[in-house]
Amino acid sequence: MIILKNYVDGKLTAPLKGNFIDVFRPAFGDVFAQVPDSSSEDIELAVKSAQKAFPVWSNTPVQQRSNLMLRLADLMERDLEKLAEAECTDTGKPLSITRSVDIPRAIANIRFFATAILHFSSEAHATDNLAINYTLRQPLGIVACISPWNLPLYLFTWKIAPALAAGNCVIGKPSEITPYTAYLFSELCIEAGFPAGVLNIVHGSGAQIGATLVSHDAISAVSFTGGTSTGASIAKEVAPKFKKLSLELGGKNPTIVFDDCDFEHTVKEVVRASFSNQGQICLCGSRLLIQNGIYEKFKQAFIAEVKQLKVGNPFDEQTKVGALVSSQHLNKVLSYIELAKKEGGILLCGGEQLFPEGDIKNGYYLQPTVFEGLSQDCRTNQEEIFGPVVTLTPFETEEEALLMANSTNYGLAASVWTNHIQRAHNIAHKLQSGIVWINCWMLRDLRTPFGGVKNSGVGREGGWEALRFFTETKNVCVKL
Ligand code: TXE
Repeated sequence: MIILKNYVDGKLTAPLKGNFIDVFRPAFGDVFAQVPDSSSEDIELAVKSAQKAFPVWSNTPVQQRSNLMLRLADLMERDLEKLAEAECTDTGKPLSITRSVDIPRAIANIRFFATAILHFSSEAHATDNLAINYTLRQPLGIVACISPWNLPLYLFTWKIAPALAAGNCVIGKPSEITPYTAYLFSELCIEAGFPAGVLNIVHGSGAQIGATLVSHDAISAVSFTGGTSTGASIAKEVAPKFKKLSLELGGKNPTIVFDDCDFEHTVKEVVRASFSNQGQICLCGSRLLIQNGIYEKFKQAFIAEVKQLKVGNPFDEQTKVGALVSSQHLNKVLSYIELAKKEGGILLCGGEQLFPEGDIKNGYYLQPTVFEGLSQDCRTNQEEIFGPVVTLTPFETEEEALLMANSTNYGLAASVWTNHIQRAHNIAHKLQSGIVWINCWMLRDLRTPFGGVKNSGVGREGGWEALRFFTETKNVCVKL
């Protein structure tokens, strides 16, 4: 049994009250670790330590902060395989993915913001010949970064890297469901030589410690990625305290396939967009809208491809779809499959929980599942399932596709598949979505703004947007 610890005041520490939560291996369905179930006393210690560290860290030359982060990234690179295995153990997603996507991207996040901060600048405005105004962007103080279970180290570093680079001290709270790589990361922060208190990682349940953290008066800003209802409760909590807030929430993303798409490429990529990470990515496309002219042909090719996906042990190199993150989540997704049937959906493939042979027989496996015949306004097509379940719907015209695509309360990401350049731009302009991919999916450039509209969130992460979020803007006006 691995006993994880908090990272507070530069040290790995047990939670003050000595309580722990079991951590499961989704691929095997057993407990492999225990994570601190921290209390408000642990948060107090982290806050005190961050308050002590802030005056020094915020005044540390940018080049020095950058060097330290780059050293940390090098250590992560050294431990890539160990981190990839830990992420696979903790989440149940294929090792091939944690090795090629999750951990390399976490390293890239640290490097990206370690170097971005060297180029960060602000504006000056000459006011006729009366005055010169210049903008200062100063660190906020102590900020809270709360991340979810689906891309644990990837999303944790995506938040803390800009916060630290901009000169803030951070209290991070990873998901209690997948805390392992954040713990290994804290060991690397110590090895890299991070000053005590600059980054604190306090583990525990969202309802308890997450809520305590965001409402703490010493916290100036909250950056959160997770479920929409959790985002709403955090917004309610912090709004009267006027903290800065960035929320990256759920999605119910449309994938719009036109008759004139590059057929083979589109089928392959749409399968990836639907089932990567077992469909547990806020960017996955779960509503496939397909133009009438190719609907039947696309459906056949898509299902044939989905049936090829090997579901099973995530440590096996051939596996394309691993285990879902927890038995609770598996049951939630299964309940949506039942709902889809009740709503009149026709099951085209999948739909069943899998019980593989051998030591993974208790893992949380589910067949990739495809439905058709559902209206756009039914719950299956409106609510975020966050699992390997997609629906196919035909459409006739661009206007009809747009109407359907924009019909949910979410607006995070959309993908459009067409060779008609005008149509691609036209529809991109009209989609109610923070991100639109054309003939690709999840092709990421860390400089671009990332986030959603409607119930998918508030604010943007990435590039300068993130550095602006983690700094306070001050205008200084000097009379000439
Ligand atoms: O997320 P939560 P969960 C969606 C997805 C999923 C649902 C719930 O639909 O089924 O959300 O997932 C912490 N104050 N997404 O339960 O609860 C919590 O400890 C402060 C979409 O994992 O939102 C964890 O660290 N913090 C999403 C983090 O918030 C709180 C990715 C996320 O947990 C808190 C994951 C509180 N009151 C799930 N309650 C995406 N958009 O990528 C919980 N937390």
